[in-house]
Amino acid sequence: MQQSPTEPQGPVDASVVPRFAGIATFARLPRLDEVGRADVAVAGVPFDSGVSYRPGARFGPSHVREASRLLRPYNPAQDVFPFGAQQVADAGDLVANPFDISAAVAEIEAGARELRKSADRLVVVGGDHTIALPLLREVAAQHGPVAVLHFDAHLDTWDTYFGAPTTHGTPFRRASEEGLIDLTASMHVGIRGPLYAKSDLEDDALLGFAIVTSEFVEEYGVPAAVERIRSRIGDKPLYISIDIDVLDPAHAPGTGTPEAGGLTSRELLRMLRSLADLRIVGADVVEVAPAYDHAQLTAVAASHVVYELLSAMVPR
Ligand SMILES: [Mn+2]
Repeated sequence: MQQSPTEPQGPVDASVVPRFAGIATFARLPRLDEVGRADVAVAGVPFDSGVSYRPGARFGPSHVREASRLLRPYNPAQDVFPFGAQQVADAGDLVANPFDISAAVAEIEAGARELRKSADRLVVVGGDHTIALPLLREVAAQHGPVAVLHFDAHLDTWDTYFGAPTTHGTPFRRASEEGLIDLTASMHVGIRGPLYAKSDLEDDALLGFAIVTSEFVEEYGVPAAVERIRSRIGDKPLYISIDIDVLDPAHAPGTGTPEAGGLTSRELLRMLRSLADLRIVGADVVEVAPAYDHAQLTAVAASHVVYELLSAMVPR
C-alpha cells in the first residue's frame, strides 16, 4: 500500500470545535472529496431490505457516525495514530435501491469499485449483512479469493429464505459458490444459538469455513481463539466482516437478530488488535439498527470496532 505523499489530514481539532459540533463525518475526519484520495475510506451502505427479522439497519451508518464523535487520535492499545499514519476519510454513503435487492447488490459493487479509484481500502458500515456479498465481489476481483474472517452470532451460509437467494443470512454461501473466498483460510467467530438443523454445520464446513464458537471463547479465552484465527489465515489477503450481533445483546442491543450468550466488546476489540500484522484488504461492520439501541451502546461499540480496524490497517 502506498503512503500519502503529503501529511494526512486528520480529524477536526476538538480543542477548537467541540466534539458535539461540526459536520458529522466518521470520527470528524475530512470527507473523501476534500482530500482527493485516501489510504482507507470509511463508507456507509444504508441498506436493510435483506433482513429476515427486525429491520432498521439502514439507519446504522448515521448512528455509528454520531457515536464516533468521541474517538480520539491516539490508540494506545495498538500504539498507533490511525488517522495520522495513513489518510483516512469519510466517503459518505453508497446508494442502494431499497425495493430491489438484485439492483442494490449491483449498485453496491459498482459503488465500491468506483470508490476504490480514490481509496486503497474500504471499511464499510452497514446496512444489513447482504452488503458483504457485493463488497466481496469487488475485493475478490482485485485480489482473487480472500480469507474471510467473519464475526457473527450466525453462520450466514444458509441457502435461501422464502426462495430468495440474496439476503442477510446467505452472503457467505453465495460468496463461497462464486469462488470469492479462500476455502482453506476462512472462519466464523462468535457463532452461537439455535440452528435449523445439524446439517447447517456440515454444509458450512463444505462451504469453506472453520468455526470458533462463542462457547470456545468462554472456555479457552481470547488468546486461544486468536491462535486458531491466525494459524488459519496465515498471510492470505484478509477480508474482515463483523456483524455487531457477535456481541452479547447486553453490549449491542441495537441489532436485528439478537442472540444471548455473545462476546463482550472487550473480547472483540482485543481479537481485532491481534490482527494488526495481517494482510487486511477490506472490512465491513454491519447490522447496527438504532431503533433497538439504548444510550448508544451498540453505536459506541461499533464505532470502536471501526477504530480498531482502522488502527490494525496502519502499515507496520
Ligand atoms: Mn450476519
